[in-house]
Amino acid sequence: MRKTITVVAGLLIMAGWTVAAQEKAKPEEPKAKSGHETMATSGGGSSDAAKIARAMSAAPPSISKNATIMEMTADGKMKQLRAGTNGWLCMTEPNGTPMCLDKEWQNWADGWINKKDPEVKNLGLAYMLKGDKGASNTDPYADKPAPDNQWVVSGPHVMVIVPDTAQLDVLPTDPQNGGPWVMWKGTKYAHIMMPTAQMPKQPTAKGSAAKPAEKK
Ligand SMILES: [Cu+2]
Repeated sequence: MRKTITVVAGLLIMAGWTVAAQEKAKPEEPKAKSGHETMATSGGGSSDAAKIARAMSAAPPSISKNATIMEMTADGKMKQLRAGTNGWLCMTEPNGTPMCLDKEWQNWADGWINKKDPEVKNLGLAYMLKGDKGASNTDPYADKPAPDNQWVVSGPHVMVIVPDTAQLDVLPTDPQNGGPWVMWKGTKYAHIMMPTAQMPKQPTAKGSAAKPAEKK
């Protein structure tokens, strides 16, 4: 339910970007012009353009303009909206959260989504310049705050993975420490979260953790 509401809100916000997105997203033009069936079924022929613009917003334009664009549908499947040329993938989660991933991160995401070992062979970099709507700092598969899962809403950030997650052990895990921290430490999906702006104020709803329960 919460997801549905965020998606709808996200669509309303994105509607405002549609015109600019249509003009910029040149590869989408032929589709947009002939896409009357899209118009009829998904509330506007511009919907792909809006999704593309949303996905692209996660990284600097110098990266996202030539990235492959995908959306993750509600059933967790990946749907390509536009082919790219620079090896980067910009995508949106079902709740609209955008991210841009390099090749290593794409391997990582494949592992995470399919709950198998991520095949990370080199250092990997990713952008989430729109932040996220919230995630557990300890449980890779939590979808809502719980008293013990260190729920954290992140502002704009970049993310780093390395082949050997033990290398991340030297870094803190506290999202509020003012600098980089490790999310999902101790799991095979551990990665560095590196804020590029002030962390947002954390929601104070029951179960959300403004401060991690962990001892200093
Ligand atoms: Cu992130």
